[in-house]
Amino acid sequence: MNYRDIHYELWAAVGPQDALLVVDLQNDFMPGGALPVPEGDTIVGGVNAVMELFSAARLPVVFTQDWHPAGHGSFASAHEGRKPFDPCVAEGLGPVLWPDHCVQGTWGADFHQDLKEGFAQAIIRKGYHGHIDSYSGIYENDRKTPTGLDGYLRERLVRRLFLCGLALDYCVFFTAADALNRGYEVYVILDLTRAVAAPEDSVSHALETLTTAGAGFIHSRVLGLRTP
Ligand code: VGL
Ligand code: ZN
Repeated sequence: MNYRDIHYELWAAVGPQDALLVVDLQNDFMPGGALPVPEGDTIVGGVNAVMELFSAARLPVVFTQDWHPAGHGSFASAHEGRKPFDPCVAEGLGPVLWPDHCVQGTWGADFHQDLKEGFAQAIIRKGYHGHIDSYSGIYENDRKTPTGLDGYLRERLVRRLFLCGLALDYCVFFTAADALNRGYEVYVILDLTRAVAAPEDSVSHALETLTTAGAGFIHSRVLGLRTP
């Protein structure tokens, strides 16, 4: 499956019980960062605009932030003789090892300077346990340790989630899949995501799995406000 096979929703009007989730818009995922996602920086302006829409409707806007300790198990550098993007199938890691990225307290872990952080009502950090990764903002890669995001959204009475950010084939994908499993209605704002695209089939796998699982896809320009 490819981007051109995606069926897009014609429009969506946001209102009560909707929330916006902005995934990992951090320097290390931008061109020039440690784990650059091609064109990752080009979505920041669009994300700001959508955050403005949700904020105007007084709806929750939540960020996730990849937040690894130095020497994290997902880093190739933590494994003797391994290089970034080498396959790795260890429990809670993989499918590949990464360059060192988003180390707690470093510039690379900071949000992109143009991202309007003030819109974030909550920031959920993930990936802070040394030997387990967390692509999803909801469950870590052991598939059972919760980050707390589900509880936060539930308490704020959210039923429908709109996702944007980086990377489409990792953190956006796993977060969307977990959200569907937890019973949310999920829309990926596809023009406001970009992919790592490694390994080669990661994007098609993500798009296919999300489509089958019932996610919707939408373009940011057709998002509007529900009027009473
Ligand atoms: C991510 C790889 C490693 C992401 C985070 O935000 O998609 N990808 N850590
Ligand atoms: Zn990471």
